[in-house]
Amino acid sequence: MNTINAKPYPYSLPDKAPALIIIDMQRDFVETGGFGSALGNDVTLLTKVIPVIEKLLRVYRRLNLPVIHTREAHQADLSDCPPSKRRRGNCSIKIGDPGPMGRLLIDGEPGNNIVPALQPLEGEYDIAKPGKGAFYATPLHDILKQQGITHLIFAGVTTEVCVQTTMREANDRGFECLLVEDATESYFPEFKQATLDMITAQGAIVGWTATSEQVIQAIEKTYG
Ligand code: C5J
Repeated sequence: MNTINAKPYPYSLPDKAPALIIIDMQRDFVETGGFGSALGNDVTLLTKVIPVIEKLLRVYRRLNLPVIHTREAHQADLSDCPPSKRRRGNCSIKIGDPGPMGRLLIDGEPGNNIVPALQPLEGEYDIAKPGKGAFYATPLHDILKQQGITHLIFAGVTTEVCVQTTMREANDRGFECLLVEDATESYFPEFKQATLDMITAQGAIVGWTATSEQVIQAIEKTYG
């Protein structure tokens, strides 16, 4: 059996390839004028993962392996946005308010689109999620079960919020999870590092981490 040379120990690859789950690479978090900058964050910190995720996507697409994109998105009437979530942040513009890229974090608005370099292609899932975790109130678990997928490779933003939440949800549902270290980023570099450490601690209590190079090499060798 092939493995990825991961932390804290090698990650075994199954016969059925792991899905690549790309979390929330939407303009809302990565571009100025979106939800991330409304919360006072320096969004430029996140852009460095775009070319790394592009590279992973290229390999996944060439080998015709499963790709799932997520977006943190609410319905236009905000019926799926708890008032507590909308109140949070204490900032002048909130979820659903108009911004330079349309209404913040609302499905279908320009700011809610995935960044141009990582746009989903036909045949790839594009899941709108109202929570931080991608399993909450979405068809993600059913999609994975239907396809017999047991292993998940994670990329996207932000490491300690939506990525970590989703990885923990997946771990509790029995999926074997690996986070690509250089394909995830946070507005707080120390939170990113702490998350990577938390995931791999105690013998992979949440899952594994590896670099994109280690992942690509093993995926190409195993499924190419
Ligand atoms: C946040 C996310 N940070 N995608 N969302 O609110 O991590």
